[in-house]
Amino acid sequence: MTKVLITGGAGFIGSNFIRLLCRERDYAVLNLDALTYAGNLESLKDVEGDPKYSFLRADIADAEAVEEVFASAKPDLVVHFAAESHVDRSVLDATAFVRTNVLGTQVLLDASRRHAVRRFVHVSTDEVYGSLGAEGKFSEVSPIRPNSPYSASKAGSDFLVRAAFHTHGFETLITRCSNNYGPYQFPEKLIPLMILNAIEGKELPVYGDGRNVRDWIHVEDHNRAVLRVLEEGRPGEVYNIGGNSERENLEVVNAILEAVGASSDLIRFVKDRPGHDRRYAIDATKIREELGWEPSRGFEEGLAATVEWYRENLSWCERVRSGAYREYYDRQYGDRLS
Ligand code: NAD
Ligand code: TDX
Repeated sequence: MTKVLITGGAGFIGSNFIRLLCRERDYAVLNLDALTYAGNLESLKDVEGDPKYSFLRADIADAEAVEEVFASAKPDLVVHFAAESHVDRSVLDATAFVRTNVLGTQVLLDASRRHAVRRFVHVSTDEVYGSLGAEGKFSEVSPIRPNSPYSASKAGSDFLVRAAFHTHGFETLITRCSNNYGPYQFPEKLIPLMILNAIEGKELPVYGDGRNVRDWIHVEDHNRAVLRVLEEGRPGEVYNIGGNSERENLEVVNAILEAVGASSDLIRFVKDRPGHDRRYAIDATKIREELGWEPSRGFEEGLAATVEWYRENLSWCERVRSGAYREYYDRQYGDRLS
């Protein structure tokens, strides 16, 4: 049986990817995760009993620990999701971003080459391209111009993955996706944060004028694209992935308030995120034409389902919002909200 090692499988996108693999493929699935504040095995309760699935706790920046995992597990394929992923945290302190995203990626590349991994998919982000004005979209040949410590660290990892292909002939592929939403997203990101605050009658902190634009994609559409790239992508290539659903943040927040049935009086315009990128939009022509992938979920329908999921899983939210998260929330919003 082909063995696939998923890094960051206890996080938002990785846990949904593992669920997809267990449901639709016959791979042995190994989840390598350090279980940081963002990683939670409760997100994988439904696959825990699956004999194809196993979990191994390790920090990707710890070369010895990673070596041990690769030596014993001998994976055939690697899909690399593990990262520090929240822009606001990278503004407060970039150290963990450089360690995990840059160093951790190189450690994985080295171990993968040493242990003859056949294929390595690196899950990156549209944020490496920087910010757009009112017009245009990012294509795979757009210049790399990251603006936040988070996106700079992801761009660094993209370059290391590219170098492993060109220097060592190691079979790597890179995906760059737009903003994901859906079940099991940690409630520090815009959509789950706003859903929970609206449900709890708390203020909704909108940065700046609320007119920044993101291109939203349901996590399952993203993961189907990653799977397509893993199984059919061309080595050395980059594939953009997008949802064709550009929305201003305020539109998203208002749609959430409506779905929850809460008042727009809860909206608070707060101090802007430093260096806040204005607009992201993805041109996904390449993956559509080469690999036949397209997103299948419309944003309004996907958002309504996501609101429902959070309503029904408030106990999951309670448990992942640990003491450490509450400290971050106070640090991030303490002087911005009343
Ligand atoms: P997440 O923060 O929800 O999950 C990250 C996971 O990585 C967690 O389980 C965490 O425990 C694990 N991790 C962190 N540091 C680690 C380390 N040193 N060693 C091992 N595991 C570690 O992130 P996400 O939103 O699921 O994003 C997954 C990937 O997709 C990231 O690489 C991110 O850059 C990329 N991405 C995310 C989005 C988005 O909208 N969320 C969009 C495009 C790309
Ligand atoms: O409280 C908030 N108020 C607010 O107005 C938060 C948390 C966010 N925002 C705004 C900032 C952005 O314009 O909402 C937008 C989305 O913010 P995030 O959810 O933090 O996402 P973003 O910064 O766009 O980055 C996300 O998409 C690309 C992911 O976090 C990254 O991991 C991914 O690479």
